[in-house]
Amino acid sequence: MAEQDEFFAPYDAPAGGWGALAATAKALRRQSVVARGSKALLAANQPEGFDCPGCAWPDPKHTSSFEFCENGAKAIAWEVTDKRVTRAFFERHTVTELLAETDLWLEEQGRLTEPMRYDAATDKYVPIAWNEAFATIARHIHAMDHPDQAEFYVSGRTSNEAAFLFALLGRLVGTNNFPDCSNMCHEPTSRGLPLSIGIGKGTSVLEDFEHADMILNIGQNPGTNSPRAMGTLRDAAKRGARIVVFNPLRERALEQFADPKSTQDMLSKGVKIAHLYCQVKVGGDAAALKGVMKLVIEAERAAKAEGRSGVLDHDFIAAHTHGFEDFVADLDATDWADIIETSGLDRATLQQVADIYCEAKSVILMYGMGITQHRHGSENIQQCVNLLLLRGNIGRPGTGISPVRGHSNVQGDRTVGIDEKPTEAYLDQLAKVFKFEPPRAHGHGVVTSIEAMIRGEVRVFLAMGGNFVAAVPDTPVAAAAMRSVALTVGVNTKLNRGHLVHGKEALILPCRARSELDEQDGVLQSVTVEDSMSFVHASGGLLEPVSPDLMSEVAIVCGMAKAIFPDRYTHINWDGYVADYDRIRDDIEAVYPDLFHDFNRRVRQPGGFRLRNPASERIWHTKSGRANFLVFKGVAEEKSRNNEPKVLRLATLRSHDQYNTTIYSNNDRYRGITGTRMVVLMNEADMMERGIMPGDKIRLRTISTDATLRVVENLTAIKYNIPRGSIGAYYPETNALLPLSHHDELAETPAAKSIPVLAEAMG
Ligand SMILES: Nc1nc2c(c(=O)[nH]1)N[C@H]1C(S)=C(S)[C@@H](COP(=O)(O)OP(=O)(O)OC[C@H]3O[C@@H](n4cnc5c(=O)[nH]c(N)nc54)[C@H](O)[C@@H]3O)O[C@H]1N2
Ligand SMILES: Nc1nc2c(c(=O)[nH]1)N[C@H]1C(S)=C(S)[C@@H](COP(=O)(O)OP(=O)(O)OC[C@H]3O[C@@H](n4cnc5c(=O)[nH]c(N)nc54)[C@H](O)[C@@H]3O)O[C@H]1N2
Ligand SMILES: [Mo]
Repeated sequence: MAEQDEFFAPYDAPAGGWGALAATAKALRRQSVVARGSKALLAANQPEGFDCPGCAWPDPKHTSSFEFCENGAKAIAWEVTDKRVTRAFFERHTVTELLAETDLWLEEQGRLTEPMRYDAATDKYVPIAWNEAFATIARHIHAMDHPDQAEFYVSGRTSNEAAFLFALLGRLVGTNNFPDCSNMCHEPTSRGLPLSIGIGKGTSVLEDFEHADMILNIGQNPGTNSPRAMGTLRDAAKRGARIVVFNPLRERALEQFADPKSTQDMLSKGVKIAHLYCQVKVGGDAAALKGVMKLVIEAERAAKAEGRSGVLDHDFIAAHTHGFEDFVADLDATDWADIIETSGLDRATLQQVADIYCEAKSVILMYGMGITQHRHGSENIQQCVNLLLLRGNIGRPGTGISPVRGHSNVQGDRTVGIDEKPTEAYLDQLAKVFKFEPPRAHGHGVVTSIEAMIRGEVRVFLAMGGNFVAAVPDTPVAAAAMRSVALTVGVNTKLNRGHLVHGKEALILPCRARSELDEQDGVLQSVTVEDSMSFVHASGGLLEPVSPDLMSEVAIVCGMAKAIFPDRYTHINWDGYVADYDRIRDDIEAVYPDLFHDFNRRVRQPGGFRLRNPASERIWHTKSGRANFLVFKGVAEEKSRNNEPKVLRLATLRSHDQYNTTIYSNNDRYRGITGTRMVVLMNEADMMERGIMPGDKIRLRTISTDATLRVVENLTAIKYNIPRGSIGAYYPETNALLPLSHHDELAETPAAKSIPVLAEAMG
């Protein structure tokens, strides 16, 4: 037990509270940005300020007073840090040396300051002028045999303006290859939800949270990943809304939360958040939801048999839905024993959920990666919708489906064209507005782009932000594939592994961050972003850029475009776009006249505007013209595999001190982990069965159908409150265990929350 105690001690205080205040102060000090950082913090999510890069949760009307958020503060502190990566830094280190450093160390070096190119002779990055960098990109694009040899990756911090132009540029080059971070994240929302309700976005708005009687939180950790949502949940809990959580881990913020703005919270134990906390097994959500829905149908039948009015919203089901009978038939055929076994929840618990659901007049269901990153992530979401449809909980105040997006503009990037499977309507509009014939064949997402790299078919990899190599599955395989590319380009704010695992030629192009002033032609520019609830608003920085040699993302895209097409498409005014971002917004409006009509005027209104969401008006753009009840066959995550008794389901998790591949520290405060990220959270019985003692060093090995051996060693076993058969470990350290082929069947999202593995002590 002693070894485990070195790293683990349960956290009993409420989440938020004093711990969060102390952590914020420490973060600002560590990045030595107390003055600069405080100025930036005060302007985040303010009407005249910039959109917080921390998450995609909306702000109350975007005009609120300073909203405290520890992890937003960290995201900003790490962006406005006083530390710099200069040419002298690259002169001191070869790439091979840098590769031996940890991600934490790389991140700690600070902001990138000037464009660099990889010099193979010295194995170092050396300075390059911007125009030469653009010429290098153009040379490689021109040398391709086919436009599909280029990949245009986008991570979700990129603004609408830069993303729209990047999407245009890729199609002018001739490809729809747009792998993006969304492919690893909420793609099941984008692909699975439209089959249910006709749109791949959430229907709820913040106001709905003020009216819901029940809020289901499934597989989403707001205390860490969207802390501003905790204010919303706290207020809901305080006014008596019942919050029901499905999560294998008891995430502290979902149990107890103290709002640092509330004196009462700070002086007490805070507010109890979850009315009912269901520790579902990893991958057991569809089973649990089917169980709850069976009980709702049972309640309906019982009421009918006794001549009482039932619990279903029959009018809604009759007027607005399709597939109800088949759906009920499947529920009837689903066995209770399977539901209980797969979900890990007993019938009494599911009955409690069903009772709360049937008593609630209005229900919101919010979800995150615990639902999407599965073999049946899209279908999981469809089961969430089924539950809501039973009582008309969509398209009415206080209700709705609420996917909590990750990156602060990941939803916007997709809206403005970062889509490897673009609609015909969008391509037709591009053709009309920009007078060219865009490619029609669908392109690569993240998984298929890596497959193409493995086949040696990728020549140019352009990344607008992000840290592709570290974020994707099968780390060693992906890294080897990336090295086969002729040119890799990273447009980034910070140094990361992606710059070190590079193609034969490589460029680092440093860009201005959101918190920084973006002046073009003497005029300050602002960009726009779309939050998780489809509100579009402006974002303008206020700090001096960390270096005069940075360019804005918009200017970088236009610089590439001009170099690639020196004398083609001359009717497209790239310089004009850079000089005045209003012109980009005018063209976004031209391509999407319905969504973005009057864009420049509406975005100048306080709080911006909401993109129209037909499903929230009960208009269903599905094939049936209705909201569809969709059947999930059986209950299991994977129908074939997995019956081996020793298989564990590994969920790869984010700690409280990381932003995706950016690691802030080796601690995970609310989960009680300190000083290491190389841990596995395990149920005691699972440990005993394998002869593993708390604190033992263990090895995880993936069970897969291919020949690749996937092993991660030297992980410390932590005896933890987690259901049997489920284990947790950190991302990205365990991405090497995640097979590229192990993904959602519809959306191709890597099933990072349910990797079948074996665990053994290393001896
Ligand atoms: N501070 C900070 N903020 C962030 C990020 C960050 O890394 N750091 N990342 C951003 C991004 S890109 C995203 S996508 C979001 C991610 O935010 P979340 O959606 O919260 O993602 P995770 O933390 O990966 O996992 C969420 C929860 O799923 C639970 N879980 C795991 N497996 C299952 C399962 O099978 N069923 C259920 N019901 N639950 C399960 C985990 O215990 C965890 O609590 O946050 C965004 N915001
Ligand atoms: N095993 C496992 N794998 C996962 C996940 C998981 O839960 N488990 N989660 C997946 C998810 S949800 C996501 S979204 C992906 C994340 O994948 P990515 O979005 O590719 O990764 P990030 O770590 O968010 O990218 C960090 C880098 O972005 C750059 N950056 C930061 N701000 C800016 C900016 O304003 N502009 C530009 N141009 N660059 C900027 C910095 O250089 C920083 O190094 O990872 C996925 N991978
Ligand atoms: Mo994400």
